[in-house]
Amino acid sequence: MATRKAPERPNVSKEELLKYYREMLLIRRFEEKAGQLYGMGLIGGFCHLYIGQEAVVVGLEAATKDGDKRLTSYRDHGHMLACGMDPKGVMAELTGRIGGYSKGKGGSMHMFSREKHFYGGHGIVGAQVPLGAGLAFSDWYKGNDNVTFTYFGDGAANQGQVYETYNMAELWGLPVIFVIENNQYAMGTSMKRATKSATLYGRGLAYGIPGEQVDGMDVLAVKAAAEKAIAHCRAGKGPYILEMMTYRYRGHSMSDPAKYRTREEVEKIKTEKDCIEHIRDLLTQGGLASDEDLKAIDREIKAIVNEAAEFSKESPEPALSELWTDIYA
Ligand SMILES: Cc1ncc(C[n+]2csc(CCOP(=O)(O)OP(=O)(O)O)c2C)c(N)n1
Ligand SMILES: [Mg+2]
Repeated sequence: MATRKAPERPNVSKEELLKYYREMLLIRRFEEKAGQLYGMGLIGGFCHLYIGQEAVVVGLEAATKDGDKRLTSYRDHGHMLACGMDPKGVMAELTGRIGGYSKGKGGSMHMFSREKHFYGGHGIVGAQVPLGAGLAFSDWYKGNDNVTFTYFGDGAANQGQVYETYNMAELWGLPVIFVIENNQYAMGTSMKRATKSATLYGRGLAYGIPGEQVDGMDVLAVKAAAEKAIAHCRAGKGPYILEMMTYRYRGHSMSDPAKYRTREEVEKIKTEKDCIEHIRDLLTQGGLASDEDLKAIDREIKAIVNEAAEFSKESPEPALSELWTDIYA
C-alpha cells in the first residue's frame, strides 16, 4: 500500500501553517456538509465539490492583497470561502434561501461578492476567462496595481476563447493571472484522452505569456508560485499562467458515479498527496502542534460548518415578489 513520504521542513512559521490548515479544513468540511445536504434533498440543481483541490485556492489567496479580484467556474464554493465570504451566506445560497449571497435565486454556480471582489461562479465552461481579462483591463485602465485571478479547468483550456483572451491580454499587458486547475479530468474525459499537449501552461508561450507548472497539492509551493506571478503582474509585465497540478476526490458533480477512473487511483493520491495531511505532518512532525491542538481546530471548524448548515435550513425561501427584483427589465 502507498504511504506518505516524510515532509521536508520548510522555512515557514507555525502561525502560517496553522492558517493554511484551518482554511483548507474549512473548505473540506464545508464541502462534505454540502454533499450531505444535497443527499438529503436540501440542495437542488447541480453541485460540484472542490474536495482534494483546497491547496490551490488557499495558497493563491495567501499571496493576494485587498483589491485583487477573482472568478472561477462552477466548482466555486472553495474560492468563496478562501477569499473570506461568509460560510452561512454560501450555504444558504446552496439551499436556495433568502439569506444566501444571491437571495437564494442563484444557487451553487451563481454567487458574487463585490466586497470580497469575487465575480462568480460561471456555469459555461471557459466563460470566466475573457471576463477575467476584462476585469484586469479595468484595473489597468485605472492605473492601479490590482491583479485578477481567473481560474479554469484542464477541460476549459481546450476552448477557443481562452486563446483569444491570451492574445489580447499579452498584447495589452493586462494584470491577469490565468490559473489552470489541472485536476486531470473534464467530466469523464481524462487529459490524456483530450490532448497531445504535454503541458497546458506551455500553450501560453505561443502568445508570449510566461508560465509554469506547480504542485497544486502543496500549499507552500502554490503560494511561492503565486508570489512570483503576482510580482510579474504588479510590475506591469502583463499576464502569467500557473498550471496547478491537482486532483478532485469526488465525481465531477454530485450525480457522477466516476466510472472512468479506478478507486485505487483516487486512494493513491489521497494517501500520498493529500494537501491537508501534508500540513498536518509538517505541524506535528516538526513539533509545532500536537494532535490535541489540531483536534481543537477541527472542532472549531466543525462548529462553523454546523452553524452554516443550520442557518441554511432556517433561513426562509425567497418570497414570490423576489421574482421581480434584481432584473434588468
Ligand atoms: C460551453 C460548455 N460546454 C460544455 C459544458 C458541459 N461541461 C460542464 S463541466 C465540463 C468539463 C469541464 O472540465 P474542466 O474544465 O477540467 O473543469 P473541472 O470540472 O475539472 O473543474 C463540461 C464539458 C458547459 N458547461 N459549457
Ligand atoms: Mg478538470
